[in-house]
Amino acid sequence: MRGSSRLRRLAPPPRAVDWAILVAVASAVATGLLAWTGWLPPALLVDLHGIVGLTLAGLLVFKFARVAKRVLDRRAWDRATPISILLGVVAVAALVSGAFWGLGGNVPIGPWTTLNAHVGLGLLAIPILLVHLRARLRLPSRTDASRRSALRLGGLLVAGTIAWRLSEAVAALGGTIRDTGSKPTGELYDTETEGGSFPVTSWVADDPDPIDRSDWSLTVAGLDSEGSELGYDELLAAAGDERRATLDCTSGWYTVQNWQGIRVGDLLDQAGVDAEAADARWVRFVSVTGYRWSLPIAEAREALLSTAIDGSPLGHGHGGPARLVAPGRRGFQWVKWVERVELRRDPDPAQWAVTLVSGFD
Ligand SMILES: Nc1nc2c(c(=O)[nH]1)N[C@H]1C(S)=C(S)[C@@H](COP(=O)(O)O)O[C@H]1N2
Ligand SMILES: [Mo]
Repeated sequence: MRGSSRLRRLAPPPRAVDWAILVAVASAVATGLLAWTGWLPPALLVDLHGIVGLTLAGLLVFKFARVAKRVLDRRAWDRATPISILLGVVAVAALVSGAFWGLGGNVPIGPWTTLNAHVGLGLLAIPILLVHLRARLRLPSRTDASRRSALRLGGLLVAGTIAWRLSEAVAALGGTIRDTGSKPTGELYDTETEGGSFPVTSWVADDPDPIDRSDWSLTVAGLDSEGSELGYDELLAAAGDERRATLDCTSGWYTVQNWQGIRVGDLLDQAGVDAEAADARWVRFVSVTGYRWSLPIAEAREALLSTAIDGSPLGHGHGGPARLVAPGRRGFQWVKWVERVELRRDPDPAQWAVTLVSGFD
């Protein structure tokens, strides 16, 4: 076939392709996770993720062209071949779902957006890749590191970058995608919204019963003191602040709302716990469900403990009686149904795990 011989002429040496794939996958996973969780500012990471992903697609074309004969001929299989095929399928599905989302597409499956599917497939590929490598890993040799293979791999990277720029232009036609990869909500979901016209989302299984405001109270605790307790009416009386802030969920939607409530710095001062705060570096927000997140104290003081959106009391789904509004943070950090705000000396690494398992008894 003419096409395939032309492809072969452009191909970097096999092992250079394989090692470039490994580097590309590692970079895609790292940039993807860091951007998606909001660990680092996403702007540059999302670009890198897209470029690496599209370059990886090019590398896979060479790889599949090379191994096609061996895969199609059942007699050439060995024990590791099924895993290799599975890896190929999952990798392609991860790339296609990522590209589809990046171009503005979405086909929700139950509560999961195509972005969720993309992340899930990408993570699923990791253990399969490790099994594949156990059977197939070959160390690179001198001959793989030629000038020619460097030029060809570099060419692929340039093509990946151009493709990414083009895809961004196409995506921009469809509407605004934030640096986080999120789209305005509306087209994405058709769910119960409980006012505020955006979806109610809980991370995995957190789903408490509606909270009776006359039963509820908020504890504001110091480092070594229990601080004070506020009832709902006391909190409302103290709440005179507002933030216009973007709630940006890792499912891939965002919404800009006017949130009313109390500035957390004022809450701490009023409770009298901030006096001893020389040692306090963090503020932790704890939900009635145990779900929690901590912010550095300077950032926490500027955040809002919100009781209302656009003047209407927060509905149960959106975290009423009170939820954290943390501008610039990802949605999963905006703790809903807050019942405790406490000063801490140390960060709280276990919070990452808690957000995943909270609500499973
Ligand atoms: N207690 C608690 N708070 C939570 C969650 C949760 O599952 N439990 N989900 C988080 C996630 S992932 C998002 S995106 C926002 C969603 O807020 P909303 O339901 O008001 O849209 O709340 C966050 N706060
Ligand atoms: Mo979320």
